[in-house]
Amino acid sequence: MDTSKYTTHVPLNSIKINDSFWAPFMERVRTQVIPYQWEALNDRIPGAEPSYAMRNFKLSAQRSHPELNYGVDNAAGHGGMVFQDSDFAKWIEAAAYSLAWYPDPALEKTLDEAIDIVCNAQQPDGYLDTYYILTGLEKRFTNLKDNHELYCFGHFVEGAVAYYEAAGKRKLLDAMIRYADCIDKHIGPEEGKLHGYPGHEIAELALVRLYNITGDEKHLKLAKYFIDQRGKQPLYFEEENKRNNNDFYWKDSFFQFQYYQAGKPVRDQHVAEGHAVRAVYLYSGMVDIARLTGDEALMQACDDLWNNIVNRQMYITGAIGQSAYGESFSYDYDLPNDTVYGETCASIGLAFFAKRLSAIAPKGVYADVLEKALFNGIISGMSLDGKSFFYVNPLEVIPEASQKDRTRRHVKIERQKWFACACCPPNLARIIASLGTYVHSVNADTLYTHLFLGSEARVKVGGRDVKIGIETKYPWEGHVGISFKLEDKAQFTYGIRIPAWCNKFTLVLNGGATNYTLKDGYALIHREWKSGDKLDLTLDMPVTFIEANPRVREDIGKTAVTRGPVVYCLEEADNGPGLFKLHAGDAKEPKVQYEKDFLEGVVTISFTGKKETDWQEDTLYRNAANTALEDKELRLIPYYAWANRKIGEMTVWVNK
Ligand code: FUB
Ligand code: ZN
Repeated sequence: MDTSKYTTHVPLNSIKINDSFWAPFMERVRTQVIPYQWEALNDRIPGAEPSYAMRNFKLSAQRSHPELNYGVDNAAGHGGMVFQDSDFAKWIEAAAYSLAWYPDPALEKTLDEAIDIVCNAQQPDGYLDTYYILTGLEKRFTNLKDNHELYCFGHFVEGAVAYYEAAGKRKLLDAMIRYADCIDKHIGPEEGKLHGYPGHEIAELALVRLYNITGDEKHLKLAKYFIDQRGKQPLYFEEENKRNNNDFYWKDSFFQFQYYQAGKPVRDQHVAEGHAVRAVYLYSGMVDIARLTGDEALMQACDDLWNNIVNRQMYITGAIGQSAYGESFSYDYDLPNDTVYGETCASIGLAFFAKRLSAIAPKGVYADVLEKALFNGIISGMSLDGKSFFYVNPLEVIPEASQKDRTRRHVKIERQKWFACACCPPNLARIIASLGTYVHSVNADTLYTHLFLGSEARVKVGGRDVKIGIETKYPWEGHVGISFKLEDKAQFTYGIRIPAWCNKFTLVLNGGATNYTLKDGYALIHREWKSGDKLDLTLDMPVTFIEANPRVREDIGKTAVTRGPVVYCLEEADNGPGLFKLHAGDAKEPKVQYEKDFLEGVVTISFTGKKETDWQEDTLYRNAANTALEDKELRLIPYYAWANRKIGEMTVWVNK
């Protein structure tokens, strides 16, 4: 692998986001989502399923320290899912990112108090998982396959790292280092240890983040062990099942251990299979280990898995995980729009995977997919007021079908306030609050811009301090203004992504022409940069009618409307019922309009399409020669903004 290309993403404390599109989302996360989730974690949302997350920590702390009284009845048991701790861990991660963007002493105090409670729950040997603390420590590490200890640990590590980076506070980080020691004592290659790995991946990438801070080889070794050991014969999960008499839910399923991506060694995995969130978290960790160890076979598997996902198993919205059965990938070109799972967390995991691949070799396709997921399948998971959430992100909804057809009951027609399994809302909060880390990356001589977010960043390139500013009204407008501030002139290459959806663009330097080379989706400009340099990238952003590969049977004869990175949809609220009867027709001169007061400010697209004329006959079938179409004005809104008005039908793909 060509390590000279490796880049490092600019960290959160070196960038300030002030983007006209994303800053309001971040502000919503800061002012709505984070406080709301704190209430949820404390079971204070009327009418919502209790979380029990904080109650579990308090109870664990009280039981370990009888002198403590957090007001929880000591007779109470563990509440919620086995992985309830992870909701808190993700929340603390999001809150930490938000603090890095917007200092808030009151929030910081809440975090510190919560961390005190959590640390009081930690066991003397470092163990910290409330499910086993409250149900019996003697059973810990006996069901790595299903009981999520290492998953909660991974999320905790990410939260601790984020808080340390945002506030410089080590208490949770030190607690996680102790917990990592405890896990390392029980799991690993040495004789007498369990030769296991996470049933739900994330600890792999989290340990790499921990290693980046501690520099402790132990953390890297453990992450690498989890990757290397996974799927090796004899299969650990099979042995664990036998040893502990554990259940094997997938025994009669085609998944078998591939549900967990653990049926064969990871270097032999080239097609995305099994539970989608698990998969993309694992692949992200695999990229990290491939980068740090130069492991070519591992990297090849990552490339293949990426290509399989984006070229064969990903929706136009960046949603992944086609099947509700096992919340999983299904098979190539199987992309049903109405029974899709498309879990919000899975698209978020895809963004993690893309970011890590781009750190190895900046190729536009990684940021293209990242951006696709961000503007579509990720933020569709949250209502525009930040108060309700989708777990499943369908591309076609008929409310009656969701209500009456069992195969569609996972496809909700309105976002929910909270979930018994509340993995998606805090995941949304953490990715939105950390968007700044996706914007630029640098290596020894090149500064790359991957995402166009209004911002000011401080970076070091070629040993020089550079301030880079972005001004833009993206994604509604295609102009991106870049400005540079430097103490002294400096030679370096600046690479700006030219999205694959863009067929025509101009790049103007200080008002005049500039030389650039196009490589792997980036326009690269090598020159001596000086303070005051200004680059104007203007991306042509026409309304585009997309078709899917004909192997995708669900989209045959259909088109999806996009503009720039934004995917559009039709909603019943604008177009009446029976969206499946609509056709795009010639769609001449679509009207593109920024509507400031509509759906928090969006560009809408309208044009004259067609509609199947309703029949006079009350029959199901007739001679096709009678087919008739009439003109119909169609209005499309950005997909992410659907289901923010009244309940109704929605579709992304429309008949051509
Ligand atoms: O198992 C933990 C989380 O719950 C998964 O990542 C989600 O898919 C949901 O099943
Ligand atoms: Zn989720």
